[in-house]
Amino acid sequence: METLQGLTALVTGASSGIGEACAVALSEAGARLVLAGRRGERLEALAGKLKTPAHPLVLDVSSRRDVESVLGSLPAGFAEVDILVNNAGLGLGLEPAHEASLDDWEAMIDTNCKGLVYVTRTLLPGMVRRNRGHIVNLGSVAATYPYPGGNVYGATKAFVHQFSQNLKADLVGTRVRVTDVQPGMVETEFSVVRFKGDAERANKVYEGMEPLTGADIADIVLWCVTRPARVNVNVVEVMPADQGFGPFSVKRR
Ligand code: NDP
Ligand code: 8X3
Repeated sequence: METLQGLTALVTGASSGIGEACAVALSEAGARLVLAGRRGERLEALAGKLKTPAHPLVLDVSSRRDVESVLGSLPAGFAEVDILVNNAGLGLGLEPAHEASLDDWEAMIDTNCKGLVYVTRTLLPGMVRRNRGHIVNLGSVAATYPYPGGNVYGATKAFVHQFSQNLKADLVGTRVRVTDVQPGMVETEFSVVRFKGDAERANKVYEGMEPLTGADIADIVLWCVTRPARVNVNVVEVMPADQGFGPFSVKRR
């Protein structure tokens, strides 16, 4: 295992769930942290708990202008990002495509695709210049396996997968690595956000089964970024033992 002492990690969506758990794990392994997200108070509270230096950064990744200006002027000691965890993202709604909200679709594309691209494009040149870096993108099993109501959410995660693979293609020969981590069900605020604050409906998603935790995913992210520099883990797909695959659906008449 490589040490993260002396390295700087930036986690988007560090105010909750998988991102928060990643920040904790990377800090415990010795990295300094930039904690990005929209809810500043949560980021401040997390920064106060971490044992390594941490810089809370209020940032909406879907704003290209904000991403470019804020990430382009990180304070000394945090400006050279070695590990980027592109985790900020969301699913909105579970309606079938012909009933889904176009606003929800746009918000998912703006955050999961465009936000991830803005952050990556802003930080990647520095990684290539220093010939050192690792980008970990949070994809999903939804990238590969469709489910009713997954429509644009699944499509955004398929984008994350293809973008990760194509980044890898461009970065061959550099010491900048790219990994797409694709979880199944993880109990975080994900479903509360998907169902727009309906906690009861969100809880039902995980009822009677044992979902993954943010810490389970953070453990995987930490494993990926602590492999020797010659090792690029391309994709990790992970599900709860209690989750599986549906059969093809067939409408019989
Ligand atoms: P949470 O809702 O708990 O966390 C999402 C995080 O993303 C929050 O910290 C939120 O912070 C941040 N975020 C959302 N929109 C923006 C934005 N525009 N700008 C900056 N930050 C933003 O969900 P998870 O931890 O579960 O989700 C993290 C990632 O993991 C997502 O990409 C999700 O798609 C993916 N994933 C989740 C799975 C699950 O089952 N939970 C499974 C597979 C993948 P804030 O609101 O403060 O901005
Ligand atoms: C989130 C998990 O199964 O709802 O990516 O798509 S799932």
